[in-house]
Amino acid sequence: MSVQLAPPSLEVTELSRTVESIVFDTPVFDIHTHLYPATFQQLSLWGIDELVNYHYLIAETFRSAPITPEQFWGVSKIEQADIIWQTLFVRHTPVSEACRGVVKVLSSFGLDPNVPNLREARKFFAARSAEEHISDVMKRANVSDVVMTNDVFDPVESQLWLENTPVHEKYHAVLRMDPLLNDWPRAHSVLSERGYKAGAVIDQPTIESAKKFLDDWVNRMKPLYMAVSLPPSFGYPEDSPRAKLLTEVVLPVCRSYNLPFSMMIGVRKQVNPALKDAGDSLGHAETAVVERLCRDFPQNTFLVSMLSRENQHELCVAARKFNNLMPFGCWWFLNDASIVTEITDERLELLGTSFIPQHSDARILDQLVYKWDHSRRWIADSLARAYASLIRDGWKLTSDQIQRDVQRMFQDNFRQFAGLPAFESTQKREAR
Ligand code: RAT
Ligand code: ZN
Repeated sequence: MSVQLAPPSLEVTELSRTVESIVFDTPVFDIHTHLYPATFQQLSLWGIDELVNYHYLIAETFRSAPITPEQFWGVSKIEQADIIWQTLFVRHTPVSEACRGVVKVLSSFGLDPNVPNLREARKFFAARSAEEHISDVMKRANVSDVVMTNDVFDPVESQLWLENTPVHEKYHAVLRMDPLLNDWPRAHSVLSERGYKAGAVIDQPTIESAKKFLDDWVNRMKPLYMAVSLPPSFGYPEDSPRAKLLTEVVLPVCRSYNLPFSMMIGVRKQVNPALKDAGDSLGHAETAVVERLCRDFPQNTFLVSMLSRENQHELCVAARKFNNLMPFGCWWFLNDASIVTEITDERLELLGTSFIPQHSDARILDQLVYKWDHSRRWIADSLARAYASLIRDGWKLTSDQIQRDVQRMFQDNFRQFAGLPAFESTQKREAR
């Protein structure tokens, strides 16, 4: 039933409550995570020790603990989790976004976060099975589908695909290929080792081999899109192995399977290698590169997330010019209340509802619970602000319109880009 919302003088709290409940009740298609189904065994991470060992928290620990990275990496994962817990949650107040996330997960499962150690939490997670935990977490987070990051260059992961490991029906593959575009010396030797003869010089036979490599992996994984993360120096057009491989291998393969290409731009890898996964940073990238690609390859579609706050406004403007460009998510260092709010306001103002507001980037299953709770709150606030202004200008807003907008942003913008049926029709199918 569609409810006409009250006139402006009364609307503010009612409006906020209505928006929040629709945003929380609408299942989200989580378009970029690092999660794996239980069948992927050691790659499928969940539970308290994984949660506390999140690389975002590891980086924060070194700011406050009297420990060197060498000492930290030298102890077991359980001891590492204890160090992080003592440092960030016992000796200091866990106000950072990543810390608050752990607090939210614990309290969501009825566990007290105000504790001196992880004993109770470990007992709680040890009593759960992976399959049962996956459906519980997806329900709590109201996530309908999870999109993975499947690195075709990772030997452990590719072996699992070669063995036809079954994949949970709600987990979708993404063909991720960072070395192909960022480290050709490594990529061409891996390709050759795997029987796809490729040389250091990117000549026609090498291009054909690289295309065949991607073709075979697309057929094996059935990905929803192909993806790469790129440094701030990413350029196009330019005379480089990356530009050649992008335009003569990757984009043609995307076109032949109608797959979007996701570019996550702005990461400066390993500025502090001693921190391992926690050692990456960011930089301002050139948004005009994205515009030139969208212009020169109109038959390709691009999902784009940029890491620097300074790129966000430019990316919105680029998307106004090219409808084959879909901005998505508030990635990594942007995933904080102050910045998500700013970006979401800006996107609503410049793009209406034609963008994908967020992805979780979850590495540990349980993170879905807090990442989507926090993101939904921020998105609901931005939306309520936008609607309040609209009502002030004379629009008669209904709850059906809010529902339609949220469904578009949480499901259909991605579904349409990825060539999937609209959300409504999948719901009808499931109800039958
Ligand atoms: O956010 C993260 O966890 C990063 O370490 C990266 O994995 C990033 O999201 C990526 O997909 O490259
Ligand atoms: Zn990621």
